[in-house]
Amino acid sequence: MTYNNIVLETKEAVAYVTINRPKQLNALNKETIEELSQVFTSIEENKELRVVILTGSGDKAFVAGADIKEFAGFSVEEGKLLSAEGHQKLFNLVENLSKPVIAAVNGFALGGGLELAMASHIRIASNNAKLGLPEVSLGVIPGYGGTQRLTQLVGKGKAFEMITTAGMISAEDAEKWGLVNNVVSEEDLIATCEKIASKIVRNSPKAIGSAIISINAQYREGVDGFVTEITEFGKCFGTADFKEGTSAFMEKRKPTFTGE
Ligand code: DAK
Repeated sequence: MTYNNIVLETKEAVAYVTINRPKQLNALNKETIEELSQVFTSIEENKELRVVILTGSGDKAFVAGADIKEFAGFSVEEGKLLSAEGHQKLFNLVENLSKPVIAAVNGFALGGGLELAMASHIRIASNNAKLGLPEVSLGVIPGYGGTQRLTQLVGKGKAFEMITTAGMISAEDAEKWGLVNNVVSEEDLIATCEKIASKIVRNSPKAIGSAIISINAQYREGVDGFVTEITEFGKCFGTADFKEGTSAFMEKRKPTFTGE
């Protein structure tokens, strides 16, 4: 399948998703959100793929936000509808994907761009990255989960500061604040993500899927994460991956997981 705004490449079990609108600093218009939704759905369905590296095209931006030229004309109803649709179609899809998504933040990650990075499971930034939620400077608030996920990652105080000042922070501060896991040079960014990906693909896809459900349960209203963990833990015992993992250990060999 070909996309107008996305490049999808695969190398063994790793899917590389690149948002490809470099002239607009990879800003998310409706079509890009739609295509990202399709691409992540296809990755979820593809058993061969076990981890995703998500990045932006060019050397300037991961994603410089939602496309301002497009949303400038929205009405109250359109704004609400598109926000709800975006949550469900893309941001929640990424957060709940059964395969880890590593955001390689290679420059500006602003507004909807930072929201997309925050919906990802792991964030690695290059040292030229600048991160922020500038929505209030445009008269809106973060509408793709930013008020919630930023607060989860950096705490209430820093979230208030970032959102109300609409300012950008450096990659170094983002690491200090817990917004990104690690900062590396621009040249090392993808290699660092690949190193993490190579560790992930050695492990049981089934168990990783259960771990994602359990970790996310901590942040779901009305859900007891400990109960979710117990359920998911129990399910692991019925998987072929569990049999393979434990057998391989006892037979002193490396496991070959099928994700069954
Ligand atoms: N949208 C559209 N075009 C953008 C863009 C954006 N977010 N960001 C950059 N561009 C375009 C610029 O207009 C420029 O295009 P041309 O003028 O060349 O045609 C090109 O990319 C290069 O940008 P600059 O010339 O500005 O590059 P600089 O290096 O000088 O500056 C910058 C880089 C990142 C500081 C600057 O481009 C900038 O401030 N960009 C805007 C950042 C921003 O405010 N992003 C939006 C955040 S608010 C919604 C849900 C969520 C949201 C909205 C609606 N609904 C459900 C309805 C989320 C909103 C946001 O993300």
